[in-house]
Amino acid sequence: MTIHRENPMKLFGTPGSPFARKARIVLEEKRIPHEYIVERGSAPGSRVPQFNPLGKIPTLVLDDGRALYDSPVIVEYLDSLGTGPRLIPEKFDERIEVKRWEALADGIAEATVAINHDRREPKEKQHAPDWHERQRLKIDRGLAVMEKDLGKEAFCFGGRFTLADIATGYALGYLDFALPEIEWRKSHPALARLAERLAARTSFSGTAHAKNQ
Ligand SMILES: N[C@@H](CCC(=O)N[C@@H](CS)C(=O)NCC(=O)O)C(=O)O
Repeated sequence: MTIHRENPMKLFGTPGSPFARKARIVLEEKRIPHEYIVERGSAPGSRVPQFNPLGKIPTLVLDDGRALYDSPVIVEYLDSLGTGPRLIPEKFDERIEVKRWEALADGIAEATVAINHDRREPKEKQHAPDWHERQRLKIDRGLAVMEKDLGKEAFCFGGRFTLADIATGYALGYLDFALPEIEWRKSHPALARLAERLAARTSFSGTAHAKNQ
């Protein structure tokens, strides 16, 4: 696939979006030239709905004007470009397992986003405590499965760095950013070690959520 540098692909995202961060980490890991445009779909005059009828970020606009969404589709596309080892294995069974890790991480991030957004609503519009409890259970059960599946391994799957590690890392990073009161490190030492190693990669440090966003 040819990358036209004079008209690089554009990624629409926001600094606070965990799903956009996943795509940004993959862009950095694969060293793909791109333009990162901070624009949310709901902003007045936003271009995002022209490209993605769902109005969501991340949205990737290719050099020929085609648009891709959502983040699992974007990262799978990006993995076919750029340099470096494949992040999604080609062998079917391995591919499915890496995508399961991604789905689990995405689900944890979705529950974290849901709680975070609900808390910003006026009290009378917020969901009931049992709704919050259900979201929290998704996070707790998801982290427990990740901890067990990672075990003593250095990487989530296959003994090497893959999208499974990126997905786990971005979901944990967003949890720290949005719900810092969840102290997951003590009860999940394997995930804590993984998160520390991932944070040292420039793809992670260069895209980290900042507190003032
Ligand atoms: N499953 C989607 C989720 C994307 C998503 O929910 N993005 C949020 C920002 S974090 C968004 O654009 N929300 C606006 C909306 O839902 O209208 C993905 O992985 O890309």
